[in-house]
Order: sequence, then C-alpha cells, then structure tokens
Amino acid sequence: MENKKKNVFSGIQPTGIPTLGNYLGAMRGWPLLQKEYNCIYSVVDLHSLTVRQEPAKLRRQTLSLVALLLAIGIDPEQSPLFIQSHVHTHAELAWLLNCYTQFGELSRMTQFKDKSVKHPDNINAGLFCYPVLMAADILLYQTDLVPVGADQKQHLELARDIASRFNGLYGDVFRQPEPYIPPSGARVMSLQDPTKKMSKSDTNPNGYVLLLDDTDTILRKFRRAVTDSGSEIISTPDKPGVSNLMAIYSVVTGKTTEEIEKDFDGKGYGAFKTAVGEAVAETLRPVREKYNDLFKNKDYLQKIYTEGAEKALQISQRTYLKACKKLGLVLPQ
Ligand code: ATP
Ligand code: LTN
Repeated sequence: MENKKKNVFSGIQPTGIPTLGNYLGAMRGWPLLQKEYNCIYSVVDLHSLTVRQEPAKLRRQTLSLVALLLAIGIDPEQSPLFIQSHVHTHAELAWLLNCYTQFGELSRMTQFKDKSVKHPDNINAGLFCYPVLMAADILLYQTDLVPVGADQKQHLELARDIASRFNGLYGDVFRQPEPYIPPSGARVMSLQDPTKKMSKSDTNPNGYVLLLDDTDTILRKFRRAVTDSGSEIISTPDKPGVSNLMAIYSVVTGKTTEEIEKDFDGKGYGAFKTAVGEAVAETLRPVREKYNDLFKNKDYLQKIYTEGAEKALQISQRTYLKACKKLGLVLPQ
C-alpha cells in the first residue's frame, strides 16, 4: 500500500518586513505543516523585481526573511528553505509556461490590475507575467497544497488551469495544486481602514503591525486602531474594525468569537484593544528574539539557503526536464 505524504510549497517576497497579515494569513501555517507533509519554502526574490527595489535593501531583506522564516519555526532539516533566484529551473519553467498562458487570462488578474494602478509608471512585462512565475514555483515540486492568504486564490486557480492545459496536450506532467487558506486570519485588514487589507506597502505605518515591531510599538498601534460606532465587542459586517480585531485575537489566543464576546461583554473598546495588543505582542516576542540571534549568524544562514537550493534544484529538475522532453526540446546530454 502506498502511503505517500503530500507535497506543500509556498513563497514570500522580500519586499519588506512581513506584517501580522502575512504571518496570520500564510507564514504561521508553514511550520505547522512540516510534520504531516513534505514542505519546501522559498523567498521569492525574482517576484519582487516586478516592482522597483533598491539593490542594497533587497539584498538585506532577502537574508532577513530567511532568518525570519527560521525564527517562526521552519526546520531546514525537514523543509528545504531557499532563495528563488538560486534555483534556475523557476525562471526556465516560467518561460515554457508563458507560452501556454493567454494574454486574456493574465489581464483578468486582480493583483495585476491593483499594482498597475499603484505603479502607473512601471507596468512592466514581469508584473504582467508574475502569476506564471508563481505557477512555475508551485508546479515544479508536484505540489498538492499551497498555504497562502485569501488574496492569492485567483493566482492558484490560474496555476491549476495552466497545469491542466499542459497535461491535456502532453500527458501527466504536473500535479494539480490546491490552495490551503486558513479558516481565520486569511485576510487581516488594516488597523486604520478595516475595508483595506493590511499591507506593508501602506503609506500609514499605523495601519500595519510588522513581525519585528517591539512590544511598545505593537501596543500603541492597537490602541490607535480604528473601531466602529457603539461600544459592543461583537463580530458583525457593520463593525469591520472590531470584527478585524476579534479575528486577530481569535487566531493568536485560540479563543472562539463567542468566547471573546463573553469575556469582553460590557468592557468597551479600550480594554479590548489593549488585550489584543498584549496578546499579539506576546505571540511575536519569541519570534523577534530568535530572529535577532539568527540574523547575526550570516554563515549559518548561508549554509541553510545553499543546502536548500541544492535540494530544491534536484527535486525541481525532474519536473522541468520532463516538461522539456514532452515539448520536443532536445535535452542536454
Ligand atoms: P505587498 O504588500 O508587498 O504587495 P504581500 O504582502 O501581499 O505584498 P507577499 O509578501 O508575497 O505579498 O505575501 C505573502 C503571503 O501573505 C501571501 O500568502 C499572502 O496571501 C499573505 N497575505 C498578504 N497580506 C495579507 C493579509 N492582509 N491578510 C492575510 N494574508 C495576507
Ligand atoms: N504571489 C505570492 C508570493 C508567491 C507564492 C509563490 C506563494 C510567489 N510564488 C508560490 C505561494 C506559492 C504572494 O503572496 N504575493
């Protein structure tokens, strides 16, 4: 009887220090999946080039993100951790898949439309083809599950469409990936405007909490969080501010919405915001402490991402060469 573990792949861009949204929506699940699945995780630096980056900052953020992923509990012995640009099969498969993706499909991607509005002077071809590189990342590892936040669902659906189109023409080359979106925390909203997602590129830093913010900063940002009219702590669509805080509190404490409503009955927004801030600060404190130790040790980080890239190349090359062969490309001998 075959008892094969499923494969998990996910990536995150080194575009800045991740926010609480990135953490609760995606990263937090990554270490938890390691026991049950074969996991591979990547810092997707090539994706971040679709928006202008300052070279020295990009270099530093990439290494910092490797350290942060280790700090949240990714065990590189179990789960290869690598930098995307170190594994050449990603850009190579992306090229092949570009030829099997339609202009119309990419034009419909909401992230492309949003980023085109945000960066009207740099709507480059890489930004347009971003989801194809993401499909390549995923399909190279015969991935079953992709832990991401809710905003990535559309990209995942495109990856599935590309895979089935290719398989339909050439036989079984790629496995069909499924999104793995957490039931709560999948879309953490801005603390200043709860109708917008929390984003590290927000111009108002009070809208987001960064994973490396210190305790005082975290408490202050939650104290300033925008709430709604009234004073009741209840989760309803007409209270988006309070509902967002409740969702955050629920994920970090494990309490249900009903328990939170009961615990804070009659206590008012001030007490609740302080409690959420304290719970988040306590969750992030050990991560920050571990990160500070790891980031100092550049040799260790280098060893981890070098070994990660070797393993990732070995695994991904099998799929890449199979795709080349099916297409009629002459393989190097
Ligand atoms: P940027 O804000 O720089 O455009 P991003 O944070 O949306 O980028 P990534 O850093 O690549 O993009 O995101 C990593 C993961 O975090 C993805 O799986 C994404 O779905 C998730 N994510 C991003 N923002 C949120 C949010 N507000 N709530 C929940 N999950 C999120
Ligand atoms: N587009 C993703 C980042 C990303 C990714 C991936 C996520 C690039 N390649 C592969 C999962 C699997 C985002 O979150 N912005």
